[in-house]
Amino acid sequence: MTVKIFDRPDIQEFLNELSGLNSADGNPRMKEITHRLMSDLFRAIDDLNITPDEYWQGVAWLNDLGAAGQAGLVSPGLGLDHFIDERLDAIDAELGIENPTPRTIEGPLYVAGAPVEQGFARLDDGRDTDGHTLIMHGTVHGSDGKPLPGAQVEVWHCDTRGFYSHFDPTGLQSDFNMRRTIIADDQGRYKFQSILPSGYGVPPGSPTEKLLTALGRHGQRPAHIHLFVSAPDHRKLTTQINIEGDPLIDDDFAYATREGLVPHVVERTDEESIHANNLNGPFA
Ligand code: MBD
Ligand code: FE
Repeated sequence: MTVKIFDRPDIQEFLNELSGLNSADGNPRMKEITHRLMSDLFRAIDDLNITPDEYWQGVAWLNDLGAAGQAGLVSPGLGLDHFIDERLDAIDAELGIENPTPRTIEGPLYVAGAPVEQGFARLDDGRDTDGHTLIMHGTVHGSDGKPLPGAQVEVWHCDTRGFYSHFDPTGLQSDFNMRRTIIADDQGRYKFQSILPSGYGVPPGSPTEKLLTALGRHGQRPAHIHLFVSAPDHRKLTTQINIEGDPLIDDDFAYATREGLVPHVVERTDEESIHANNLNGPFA
């Protein structure tokens, strides 16, 4: 048997009441959003005939999610972070703003306060010896196409086990390992040495993984490096690059892969690398 009570006037008045629309106090925007979200939820309970057991299972899952600190992890998994980016892109398109380097999601694993270096930084503490050495360099340009001396490039990525410092369940990484803020030189150039990261997987057995499994999905990301690029009087760019060749590049549980964010990786021998990279000196 299905009953639908959503359209009843007393239920509509109940929604107004619980959303604070009958109160002179509070925040109007919060009331508006709460009214909409609660209305959509009430309607879904009606339409899908959601049982009390299903509802309380959802409440218990939300408690587990919060206890695990995973609201910010399930969010990209459910595509919300990507959807918000698509909206920002659409707003930019409307305003005629072009983004030569596409934005993509921040993810939940940034930590503020990384060590600041001038021009060049080594990101890894040298203890993850399974990693292939990675060198990345480039120039930060403003929207006028001119280099931006002194621009700030914040970079963070995980190790070869897929663990980020500050979120490492093994506790084996130093603080701010594989996290740095690099200040671009007088020609807008930055450069770093690190190791090639592995892909990331959501913690096994966690609330986020349980949901993804119930949806018939996985919780894996391809290998990637996060970047914030900022400068005075400029909008901050939040983006990532993927490591070319990763089999999950088009199967990212967080939907962060975008055309233009998969740079070509050049593989070099140690000998070739010594000639190509003078790490502390000129930008070869
Ligand atoms: C990550 O490393 C990440 O970048 C995102 C978006 C989600 C989970 C883990
Ligand atoms: Fe990440």
